[in-house]
Amino acid sequence: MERTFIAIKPDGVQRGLVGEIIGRFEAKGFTLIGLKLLIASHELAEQHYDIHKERPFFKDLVSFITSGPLVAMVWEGDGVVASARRIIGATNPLTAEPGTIRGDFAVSIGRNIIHGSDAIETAQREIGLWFTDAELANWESTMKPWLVE
Ligand code: DAT
Ligand code: MG
Repeated sequence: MERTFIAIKPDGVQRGLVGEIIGRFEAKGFTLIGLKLLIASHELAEQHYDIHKERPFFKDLVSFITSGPLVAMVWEGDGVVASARRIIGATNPLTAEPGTIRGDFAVSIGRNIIHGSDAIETAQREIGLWFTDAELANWESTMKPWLVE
């Protein structure tokens, strides 16, 4: 089953949006497989954003993402990777559609409150970076027959 890595960044935690954000993925019908709150190490943040290491904003990005607790999650469901990206909205919150998380709750690209994997292979890599197998629960919701035909 398809899985994606989602992180509520330190700004989302500080702003008290954890419940609201988790609620959106729950209400949609995806399944929560892993969840933890942690302050990411510099090393983990650099690995996570490795593809951006040559970008001018990389240093600020790593220092922001390690600046306080974040909520790391794994969500499961058919098509969850692409769907989560649509739920999250565009990288720049000012152009993110209303109704998306970034569109509803943020105004600045450097404070866009949430991360979501951009492809299935990226998701697998990121899940492996942030979670051990023992931290992930393999389970099926009893609501499944009411969510999937
Ligand atoms: P996304 O988080 O939508 O996948 P991304 O992978 O292009 O976007 O960039 C990762 C994060 O880096 C993004 O959430 C915020 C930050 N970022 C991206 N482009 C930026 C820019 N031009 N200036 C400052 N921060 C930027
Ligand atoms: Mg990205």
